Amino acid sequence: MTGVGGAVIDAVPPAVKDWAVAVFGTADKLALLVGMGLAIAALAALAGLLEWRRRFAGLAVIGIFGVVGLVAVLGRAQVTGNAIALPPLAAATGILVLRWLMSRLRDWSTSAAAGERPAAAAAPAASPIAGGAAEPDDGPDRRRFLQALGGGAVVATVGGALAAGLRGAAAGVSEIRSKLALPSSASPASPVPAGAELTLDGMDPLVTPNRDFYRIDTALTVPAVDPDTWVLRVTGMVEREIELDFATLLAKPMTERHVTIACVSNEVGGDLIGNALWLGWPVRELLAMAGPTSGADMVLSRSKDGWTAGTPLEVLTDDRDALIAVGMNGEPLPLEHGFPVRLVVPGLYGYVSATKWLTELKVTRFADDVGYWTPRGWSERGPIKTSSRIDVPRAGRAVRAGAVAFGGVAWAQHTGISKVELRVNRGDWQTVELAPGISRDTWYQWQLSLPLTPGQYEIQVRATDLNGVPQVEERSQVAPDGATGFHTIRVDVTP
Ligand SMILES: Nc1nc2c(c(=O)[nH]1)N[C@H]1C(S)=C(S)[C@@H](COP(=O)(O)O)O[C@H]1N2
Ligand SMILES: [Mo]
Repeated sequence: MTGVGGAVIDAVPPAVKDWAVAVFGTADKLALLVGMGLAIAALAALAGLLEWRRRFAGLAVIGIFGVVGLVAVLGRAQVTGNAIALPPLAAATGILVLRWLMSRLRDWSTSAAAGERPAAAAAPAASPIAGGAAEPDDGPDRRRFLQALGGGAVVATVGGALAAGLRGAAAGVSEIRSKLALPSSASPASPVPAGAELTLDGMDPLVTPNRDFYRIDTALTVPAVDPDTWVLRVTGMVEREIELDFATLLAKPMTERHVTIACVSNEVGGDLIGNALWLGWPVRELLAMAGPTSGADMVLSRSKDGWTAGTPLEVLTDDRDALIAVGMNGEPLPLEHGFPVRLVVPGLYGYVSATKWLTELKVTRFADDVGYWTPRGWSERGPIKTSSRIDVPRAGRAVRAGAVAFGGVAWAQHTGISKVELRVNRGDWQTVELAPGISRDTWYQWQLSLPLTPGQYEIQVRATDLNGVPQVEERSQVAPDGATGFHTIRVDVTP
């Protein structure tokens, strides 16, 4: 058992950590919560069975789970006092409850057994509270065991009610959101150029619908922020601190821009990237009102849930229209995308710029402050790397010989794309048809038809930015500052 326990401790934390990194980040938090609930129920059943067969075995399982939970929290989730305290607390509670249940169960079964045998054999072994041997089927021990079960149910119900309360708050904010009318834009987005969206089957839409937009954050439950009580504070190295409420923000002259945002954790060929039409007030206007003092070079933006991002001051004050955004594709921000207010900064990965549920802009210095991810193995600065992706045909999909259509996207936010090329089986690069981008801050679609005979092919894509710099060929991991390498797919061409 000790050996198994040791192996579990050795093997599980890295696996669970990877799993947590993969899952906490991406979309389906409901699936995650349900999955965790099921996993915990299964674990509780396992712990109960083990403990019944051997004292302390089940308790050890719960203890290990507590340690694993703590490691996962420290490794990935938003680390607040609560988050750190939760796994050990849950484990401790679990251990106490299990010990209590087990002692009741043992007493009960002892006394039940005593009822079937000659009383003399069992009575001395029974504990003082096993005095009910005379009525084996309905003795006080069994009653206590049932009471304990009932207690467990009460605890579970209270937990459920708390969770429901959180959901209730979100429902209230959803209601407010659905009634909210956004102001129109004083500076409308440039129209989408004709031909920017290719008609090739299987391409992602040029503008990503909100429901399909990737979601990344450390929040297990979406923060419910009421716009009526929301304020944005500008603090730190400024001549004047500012407090901005939602009504005042909405009354400012709004700017609307298409911007493609991307996650630093996006693998080559990955889908943690999306393009939306954002409505907001340029951050530089607010910062100009506050008046950054000399020496400041960073803005630490803070979320309602404590998460932070460190963005170069320069990027927020130049002409790129970094936005204090309230709208996404013509609607108020969806709750999971930062309602009521978030930052959108062209050209930077989300972890250093795209703060959702925004509450504070602290003007500071890189030397004095760090964003959430920087001490966790991610770079202090995070400009988006030039990259490209093949979406058609889908990787591994068989296609018919003849003219085979290829298509995808390429991006180099705030620089723009000048050229995209494909190569087959590491042959010469062939220039594709590049659709006009909406702006330098968005992705571009591309397509190319290649005559292919039956066989297996390796297809690679490469983009070059508007400064003539091609994307990096050498493969690198997403950490610490974004993946590099050419997206490569294998295509089976059938007769
Ligand atoms: N409050 C908060 N904002 C956040 C994050 C977070 O964890 N918490 N994650 C950032 C990261 S890493 C990315 S890639 C973008 C993703 O924005 P989206 O979920 O709207 O696509 O949000 C950023 N803003
Ligand atoms: Mo991200």
